Amino acid sequence: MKVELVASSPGLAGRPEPTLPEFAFIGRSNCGKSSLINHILGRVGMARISGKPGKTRLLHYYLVSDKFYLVDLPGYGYAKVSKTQRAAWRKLFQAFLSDQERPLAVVQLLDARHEPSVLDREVCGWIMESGHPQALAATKIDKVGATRRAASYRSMVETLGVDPQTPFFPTSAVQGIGRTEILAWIDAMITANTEETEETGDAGDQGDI
Ligand SMILES: Nc1nc2c(ncn2[C@@H]2O[C@H](COP(=O)(O)OP(=O)(O)OP(=O)(O)O)[C@@H](O)[C@H]2O)c(=O)[nH]1
Ligand SMILES: [Mg+2]
Repeated sequence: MKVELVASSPGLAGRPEPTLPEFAFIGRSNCGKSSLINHILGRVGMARISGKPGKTRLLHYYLVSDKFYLVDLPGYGYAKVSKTQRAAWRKLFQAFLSDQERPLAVVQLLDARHEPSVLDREVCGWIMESGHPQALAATKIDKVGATRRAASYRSMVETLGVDPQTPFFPTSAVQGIGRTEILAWIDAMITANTEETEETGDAGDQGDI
């Protein structure tokens, strides 16, 4: 898999041209976004990981096989940021999600050990409102006993109030779980989008993947 970090931008202006499908990874600070991206890319240390929350402060665009982007977004809900910074992130997320010019799909990540927070629910609401295709990923499932996992996944879906058919990926960057399934979903989304574009002949309509 060919992978290039093509943009690291503090805001929306520095993003690449909206020509290729984008798969954005969004979630609470420290929930494991960068680790999961590394796992999917098969690259240790490509996305920066930290034991301390708040590591990813930019929008990082990884171009994969010249075909699509994985986008690593700054985590939300980190307590030790100023009110101003928090407001700026909120604005950035909302603008990022409401952009209909880009072929965007969004994966919301949730730490499998915790119930979704108020902020998780709010962000999930923004994603649903945006109309972009949505998926959920439970992270760090290695930290949850095998017998408790199914209940934890069900509770996430119920608490967030998403359609029960929403694609759901149990993942562990530590144990190497979830990569194949997420890549298969990405592939299916790209194929479906290409077929739709060919059918309508409308290359300009890229609002959805
Ligand atoms: N046990 C376990 N730990 C994980 C897993 N994924 C990530 N971690 C740990 O969780 C911490 C945060 O991981 P990151 O990937 O940096 O999380 P992030 O969501 O990108 O964090 P921010 O960039 O701060 O928003 C690190 O200490 C990781 O080693 C996992 O699957 N299992
Ligand atoms: Mg990160």
